[in-house]
Amino acid sequence: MSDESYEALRPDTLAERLGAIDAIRKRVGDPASWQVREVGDGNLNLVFIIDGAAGSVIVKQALPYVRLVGEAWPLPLRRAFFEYNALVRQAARDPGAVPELFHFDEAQAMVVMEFLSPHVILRKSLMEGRRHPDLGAVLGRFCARTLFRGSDLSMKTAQRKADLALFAGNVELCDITENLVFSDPYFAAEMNHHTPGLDPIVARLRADIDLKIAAQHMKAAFANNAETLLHGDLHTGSVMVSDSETRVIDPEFATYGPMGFDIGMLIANFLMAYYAQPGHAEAPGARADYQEWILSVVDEIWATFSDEFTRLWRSERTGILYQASLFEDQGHGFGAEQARIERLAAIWRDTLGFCGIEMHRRTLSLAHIAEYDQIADEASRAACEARGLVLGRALAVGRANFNGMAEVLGLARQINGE
Ligand code: SR1
Ligand code: MG
Repeated sequence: MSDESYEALRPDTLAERLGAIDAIRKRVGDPASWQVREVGDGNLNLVFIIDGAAGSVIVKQALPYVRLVGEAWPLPLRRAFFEYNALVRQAARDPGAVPELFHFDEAQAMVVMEFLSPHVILRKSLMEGRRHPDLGAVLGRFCARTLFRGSDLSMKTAQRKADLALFAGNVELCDITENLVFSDPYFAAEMNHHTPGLDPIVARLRADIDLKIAAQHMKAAFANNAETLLHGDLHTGSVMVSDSETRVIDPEFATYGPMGFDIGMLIANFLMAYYAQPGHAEAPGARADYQEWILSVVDEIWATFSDEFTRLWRSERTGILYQASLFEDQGHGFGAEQARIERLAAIWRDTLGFCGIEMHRRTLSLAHIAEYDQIADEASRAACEARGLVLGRALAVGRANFNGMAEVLGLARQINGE
């Protein structure tokens, strides 16, 4: 892809530059009626809303650098290509889960898609203490369907290997994850920052050999185990919610990796939202019920993932792995069931490992989360963050020893009460 014609969009140039595109005019109306706002608040891209006489759309455009850091950190525009291709696959694998796509321009690194309204970013909603029906079920199903259907459990060899090769090109975004998520939290990396009150626990974690080994095992799994097409950055800032609907956005980090990566990252962000609640509460203990609701969502994510994965395993296993014919002489698919239970157990261990590491990196590495950052009182922020670090360590190092989500949530509650 040549970047030569690329030019970053601006609210005042957008109608002139995009006004002739039929797919946009059809949804928004005549460019003379367009009102344009730049609303991007993520770490990487520009995001515009176009409101027109006939409706609204979102225009997302990659910048040639990391927005969070600036031009000093160049980042290839081709991440928009991977985001678009991942959205196409997610829409096919879990219909209705992602925004509808209207237009893609590779040279301008731009995707035009459905404007979700009255949806808000889930992370913001969790800070406000709002509840959303079926949230865990929708997210658990999304994980099961996209992860199962993007893998050798479902796809034909040639198609899967072609996709594996395609997404292997998302090199720079994988590199960000490999460094920021798996390595930087565990030493004094240049871009790291953390709340000063955490110094003693940070020193302890950085001297913890078992933890460093666990983090490197998880990094090896992320880098080497090309099990399925991942969303690659499935946190609560990549989910939009309304009172009745949940959608997943932003898969620009899409790559082939282990199934537990998406589920673990997602669950980690709920668990950090859980620990952050006292920092946002109107009075001590005021958010205890809400904290329990967050844990119920975590429980529902894993339970739904596991049920849906099981349903797909039994009804849609068409890929090269665990073919039904291999298990026929065991009768009633008994052998295939044993294989399924073992695969799910491996995904569970990975999920806990990735979850623990994500809880560390969002507190110690470059990219933090608003739930913690917006706790103004530094001592209270450090106390919330420290609980997340303690749970994160227990999950990463002890990932093989948890016998179910009830045990994980029990430990989360115990640490919350300490
Ligand atoms: C420099 S990018 C920092 C983080 O933002 C994205 O959302 C990813 O999580 C990445 O690690
Ligand atoms: Mg993002």
